[in-house]
Amino acid sequence: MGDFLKNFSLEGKVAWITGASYGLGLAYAVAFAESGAKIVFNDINQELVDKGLEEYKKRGIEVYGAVCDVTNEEQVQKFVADVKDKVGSIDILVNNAGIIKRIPMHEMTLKEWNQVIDVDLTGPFVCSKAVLPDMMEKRSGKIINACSMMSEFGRETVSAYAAAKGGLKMLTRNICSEYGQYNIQCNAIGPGYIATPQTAPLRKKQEDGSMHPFDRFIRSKTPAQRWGKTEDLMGLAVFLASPASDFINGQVVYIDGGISAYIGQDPSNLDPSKMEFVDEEDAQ
Ligand code: NAP
Ligand code: GCO
Repeated sequence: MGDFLKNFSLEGKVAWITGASYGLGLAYAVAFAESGAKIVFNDINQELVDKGLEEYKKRGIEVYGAVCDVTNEEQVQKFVADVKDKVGSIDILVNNAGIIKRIPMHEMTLKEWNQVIDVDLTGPFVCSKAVLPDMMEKRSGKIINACSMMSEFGRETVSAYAAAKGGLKMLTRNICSEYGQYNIQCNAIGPGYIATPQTAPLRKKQEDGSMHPFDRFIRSKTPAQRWGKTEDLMGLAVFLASPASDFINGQVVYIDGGISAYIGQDPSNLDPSKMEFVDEEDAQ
């Protein structure tokens, strides 16, 4: 294969994926490792960090992992300093850590609202602010944010999450605007509905064994008529982390099986016997 593919290599880069013990973060980290990067990750508690270390060990991937709450600036600054000392300064940051609370807005407490905003929007601010000085000095860096369908669309019960993910789209554009001059690119991945623990409640079979109404609904809105798999997002993540995307900045790239382009069809038209169902074990 020609030299062109070297543009997609992450050889020699230090990549920090936040909240990467499982789910999409683990998938991004595996893809980055297989593309040559050194992986560092954090999670919210030691149990999750240990779970992540086990997952990476199973895959033969050497990683640095530590507890760090992305909403705690002191912990984040210490994490970045420890990584610089033990692994090297961070070249690629994926602001992946996130939570969702599915509660009707009129029933949501201010505390619950703030918890979601804190992790999903303030966390990316805190972590990006921590890695920018070294990226500015090196005049090189990649910041990739975890946007969402909810960066563009609303739906019942996810007001705080949608507000955070909409804000994260604009934070992506603002980091691009302010730091593009340092050869730092900030883009976002906008996944559709992907099979991970976070979305498992939306696929849970009904007591009579029938599909969850939301499962049928989202398939009627997805031309692919299936849920995304974490593997579906790995190629885009490597692309946005690599030199191949150096002239892309401030963009949200939607990877959603076509949801954002399709008005949808009557869910009753769908034939479950022709559908691909998720093995929830695989979606961990
Ligand atoms: P997930 O399963 O909920 O994993 C998120 C990870 O972040 C978990 O390990 C979580 O730990 C960790 N985390 C939560 N709060 C944290 C904090 N304060 N500090 C550090 N780590 C923290 O999510 P996912 O489905 O893999 O999605 C990953 C990202 O993509 C999220 O930002 C999500 O909003 C976004 N996204 C997901 C989908 C989807 O369909 N799955 C689609 C679009 C966007 P805990 O286990 O303790 O929560
Ligand atoms: C929900 C889902 C979504 C997905 C994702 C879609 O309750 O609607 O959790 O928000 O997590 O963000 O892109």
